[in-house]
Order: sequence, then structure tokens, then C-alpha cells
Amino acid sequence: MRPDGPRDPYAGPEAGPEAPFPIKLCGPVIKGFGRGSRELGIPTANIPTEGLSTTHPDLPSGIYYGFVGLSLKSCPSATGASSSTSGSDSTTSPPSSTPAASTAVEPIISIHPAVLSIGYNPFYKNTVRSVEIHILHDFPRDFYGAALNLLVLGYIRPEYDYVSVDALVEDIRIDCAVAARSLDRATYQRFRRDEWEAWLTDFSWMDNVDTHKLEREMLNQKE
Ligand code: ADP
Ligand code: RBF
Ligand code: MG
Repeated sequence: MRPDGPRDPYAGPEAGPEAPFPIKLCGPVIKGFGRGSRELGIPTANIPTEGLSTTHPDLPSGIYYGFVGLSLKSCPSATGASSSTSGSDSTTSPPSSTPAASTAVEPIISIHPAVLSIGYNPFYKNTVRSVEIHILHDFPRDFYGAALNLLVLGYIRPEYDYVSVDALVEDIRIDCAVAARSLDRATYQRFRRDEWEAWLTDFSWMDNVDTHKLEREMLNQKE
């Protein structure tokens, strides 16, 4: 259970990430548990856990922060093309010469700060480990199937059980603030530039992902 008392406003050393960080993870955005974390205002982009179990099998479960590089190229619903996965939006796109009047257009490739949970969600007693990333950015629509690169830079806290969903959400809100503040430090900002920026925006691994298989799996999970 979550211990009482105030929380530290920062996580990780002021001097910058320490071993085992930075940790690199890549994957397509897949369907998660579908518990409606979106309704709680905390959507989490889930990626497969295989990469982590191969490179860092002993990484403790818990809440972490870092930067995310996102490519919407493989994601029709996010780029405005027609899609069956986006329920909230009309799928007719304007002719390419006419700029969309009111809808914000997301860049195809972007880098954002993020907070993430790696583990078993003790509040929900999951039996499989998950990697779920809440990106600290407002997206106009879902981006299932997008390519995601994640550079984990620090650890915030262990996963806890909670007395209520409200208590869980309140703590996640604090995690978002801690992550944003911690990543704002110059010693962490450098991990979104130079060679790190090059890594965050390199999605060539997506060439080896069977996107048709992925789409089939996602459709099956929706039923
Ligand atoms: P699921 O259980 O399928 O992961 P969620 O309720 O956690 O569903 O919603 C996750 C989806 O919401 C992501 O896959 C992504 O497409 C979308 N999304 C929209 N905004 C964000 C955001 N800021 N961070 C993460 N995912 C987001
Ligand atoms: N789930 C838990 O059971 N315990 C936690 O301490 C916990 N902390 C989280 C912190 C963050 C930043 C995020 C994004 C998620 C966390 N979760 C935690 C997972 C949460 O229960 C999950 O996102 C929803 O259940 C949707 O799958
Ligand atoms: Mg999720």
C-alpha cells in the first residue's frame, strides 16, 4: 500500500541519469487492458514487453520517466486517413491542397517527455507484466500502430496497491508532475538532442515488424 507522507518533487540524481539508465526500448503501440485509463485522463500507450525482458530482465517493476520518440507514419487513424480504430472522429480527410480548418495536425515525428509504468499494476492484480507509457502531450486522437522509441532516464517509485481508483489517479497525477520537473533539468534535456535525438527518431526497426499481423491481433483483441 502507498506509504503516507509528502512526495519528493524530483526523482533521479541532479547530475543526470545513472546506471542502468539510459535504457532504450522500441515497439509498436498495441492494445492494452482496455480499462478506460483514457476516461481517467491518463491514457497509456502500451508496447510489447519482449524488448525489456531480453535486454533488462532484472529491471525492477515501478514507475519511470524518460523521453519518447513517436512516428505516426504507420498509423492511419492519427494521420487523418480513413480508419476503423478511431471511434471519436469523422474519417473523411480534406483534399490535400486544403489545410484542415479546425483540427490540430500532429507532426508525423515528434519527441515528448513521458512517465511510464513497468509491472503488474497491483491495484488490478495483473498476471502479465506490461509497459505502459503516458506521454505528457495532448493528442487529438488515438495512435494505435504508431512506432514508439522510449529512452528511460530514471526511476520514480515502486508500484503500489491503493484504497481506491481516485487514490491511484491522484498519485499518477503527482508522477506526471515529478517526471516533467525532473526531465526539465539540463542534465536530462540533453537526452532529447544530438545522438539521442537521432536514436529517438530512428524507426527503421519498424521495417521488421509485421504490421498486417499486428493489425489482425488488434482487431481480435477488440472483440
Ligand atoms: P489501452 O488499454 O488500449 O492501452 P488506454 O485507455 O490506455 O487504452 O488508451 C491508450 C491509447 O490512447 C494509446 O494507445 C494512444 O493511442 C492513445 N493516447 C492518446 N493520448 C495519449 C497520451 N498522451 N499518452 C499515451 N497514449 C495516448
Ligand atoms: N497501477 C497500479 O496498480 N499501481 C501503481 O502504483 C500504478 N502507478 C502508475 C503510474 C503511472 C505513471 C502510470 C501511467 C500507471 C500506473 N499504474 C499503476 C497503472 C494503471 O493502473 C494503468 O495505467 C491502468 O490500469 C490502465 O491499464
Ligand atoms: Mg494503455
